[in-house]
Amino acid sequence: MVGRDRRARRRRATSKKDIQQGVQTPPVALTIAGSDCSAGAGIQADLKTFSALGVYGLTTLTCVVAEIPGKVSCIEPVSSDLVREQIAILSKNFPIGAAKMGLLCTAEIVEAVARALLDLSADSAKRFPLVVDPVIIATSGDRLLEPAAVEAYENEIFPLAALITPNLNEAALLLGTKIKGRQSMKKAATALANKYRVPILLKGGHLQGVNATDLLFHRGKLTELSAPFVRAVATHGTGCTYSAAITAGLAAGLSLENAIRRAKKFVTGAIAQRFRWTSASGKTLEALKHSL
Ligand code: PXL
Repeated sequence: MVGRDRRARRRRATSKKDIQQGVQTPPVALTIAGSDCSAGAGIQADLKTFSALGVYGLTTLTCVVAEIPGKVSCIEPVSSDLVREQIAILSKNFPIGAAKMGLLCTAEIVEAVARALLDLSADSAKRFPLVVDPVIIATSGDRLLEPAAVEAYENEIFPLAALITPNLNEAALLLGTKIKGRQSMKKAATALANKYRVPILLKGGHLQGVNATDLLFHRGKLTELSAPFVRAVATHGTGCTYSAAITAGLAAGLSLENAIRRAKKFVTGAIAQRFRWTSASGKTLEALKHSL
């Protein structure tokens, strides 16, 4: 595993010729996502994560969201032609090592992204692993994705993915079931992997306990990934940060499992060192959540 990681990292990040010429270039990752003006989630979180992990980040903007932690006030999509053109021009001109997808906003954009990625996959030199974070509902409970887009995701995006990273709410919506405890989480991760035939990382952060435990279903095997649960903290943007960190690892040539393990540590550290946001009335996000 480790040997293969190293070889792939060398191949993607820096060629022999680069080293001889004294030119070292970082790996490149692309995020296809929405803008969160409060910068805890979305494309802003992705770029910060890529930079923190030594990866050059490219962006394809899908929509602009006016929001603060805990409240979305307005959301507007970018035209699907412009979304498609961003992906096309970037992929022609940058050596993309991996990409992630966050909020796609409308069914039309989901379809445009799928078409752009399918065009690329016809050229083997332009194929890269794709991490799909199926952003449907914000942690605040606000709906971010048009209902009609869910089917387009299932039919057109999931088949292209190297990994899908639903949280418990998204997994429940995709399966049409409730997920309450550890056992039902295991069942859900297996059911999603069987349904979509793609590795699944089911994030259990919303099931509060001593540990925040996620389940990875990959190559017919379920693996538990645990980190200490950071208590009494309401978060915004952890899902985006997690999938961006996995993507950064893949762009740098790590195996899927190693990229996920490193990303889990990165997110736990990011939560511990979070910016302590307070509302205009001086309330923390935790206090606002309790008053809902
Ligand atoms: O955390 C999900 C998310 C993703 N992308 C954008 C968002 C949010 C949540 O608010 O605004 C752009």
